[in-house]
Amino acid sequence: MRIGITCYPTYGGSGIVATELGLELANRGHQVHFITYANPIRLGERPDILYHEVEVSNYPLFQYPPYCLALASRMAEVAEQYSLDLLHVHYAIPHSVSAMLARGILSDRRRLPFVTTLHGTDITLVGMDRSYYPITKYSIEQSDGVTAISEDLRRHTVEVFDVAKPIETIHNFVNAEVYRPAEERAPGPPRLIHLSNFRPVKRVTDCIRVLAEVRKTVEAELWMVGDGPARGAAERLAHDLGLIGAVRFLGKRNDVPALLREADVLLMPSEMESFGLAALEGMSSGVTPLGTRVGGVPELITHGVDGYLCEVGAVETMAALAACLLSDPDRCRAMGLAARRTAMERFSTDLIIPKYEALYRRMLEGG
Ligand code: GMT
Repeated sequence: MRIGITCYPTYGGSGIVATELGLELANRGHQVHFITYANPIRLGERPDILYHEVEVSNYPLFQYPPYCLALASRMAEVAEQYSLDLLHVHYAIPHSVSAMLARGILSDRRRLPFVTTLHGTDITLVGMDRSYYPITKYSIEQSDGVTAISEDLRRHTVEVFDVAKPIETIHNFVNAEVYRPAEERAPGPPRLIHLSNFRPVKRVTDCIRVLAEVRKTVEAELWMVGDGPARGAAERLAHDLGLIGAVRFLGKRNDVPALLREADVLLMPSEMESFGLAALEGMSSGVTPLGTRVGGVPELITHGVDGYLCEVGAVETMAALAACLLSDPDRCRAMGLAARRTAMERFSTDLIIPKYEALYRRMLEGG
């Protein structure tokens, strides 16, 4: 199939899922085109995948350059030039609106169905804002196929947007060969890791507080991977708690699989997480996840089996669990292996990618 993919090409989870999906589809022989405003960060050098940049003219009259329209024009242009079979957009706003317009532009010449994948904040936060609610609902209903990355997000979308359109849950996935445990963990102190875009919803300062508690019993260190608006507050708190030497703020990194291989326990204290891709990548790498009981996370982590779930803000509980794991390496390793099993048996690319392929086929047959 010839597939056009659009996403936010940044460090957000939706862009990462879209990029990894493109890579996996290309590995399976599909022709993949990314139509985005910048090269997706995890795409790397892949001559078999085409990247079409969306340029937005910034005429002085525009207070807000209309990216959504430039994207629609580019989608229609690429679809026509490369005879695309379908578009797959990640994150509803504004991508599904642009896809809907592109489908309309070409309607007298060719059929161009599109799939919208909902990732979380497009529904739980942005889509619920009054300024976007009607267009989000409309573009979901107008999509030829709609998927949600967890059952929780699917239910939430049906409830909040009252959409009759069937929404299929297709969980996020991980490539277990790329995200794999180290054969032997390099010598070093017990290590916690956090990985996110440091938005307020991630509660990154909780990670610093957890470390402060853990260090009362175990001399652990914490790697903070990523960057975003809450980094300053986290660095300040680390300084105020005298933890600067024990926390490393590593910033945005392209070597996430290698970093995960050097960690023992992953902290994900988020206020909301429709899935929790970082936890899945950690689990596949054999790192035990400590997450919160929110959104789609319980679909991924089974409490006490392949990780632990805490209430939002329960820093002391999370710290006690982390300290227990870090002071008992055998138990920590066993749980990390259980986490890897879950990742491989329930969320591997071999299981999940065929679900997208089947959906595409159904959409093409429905024409
Ligand atoms: O979490 C973010 O801030 C980024 C956001 C996105 O859309 O880029 O992530 C969402 O999509 C990820 C990939 O499907 C999910 O793993 C995250 O749980 C989800 N984030 C939230 O629901 C807050």
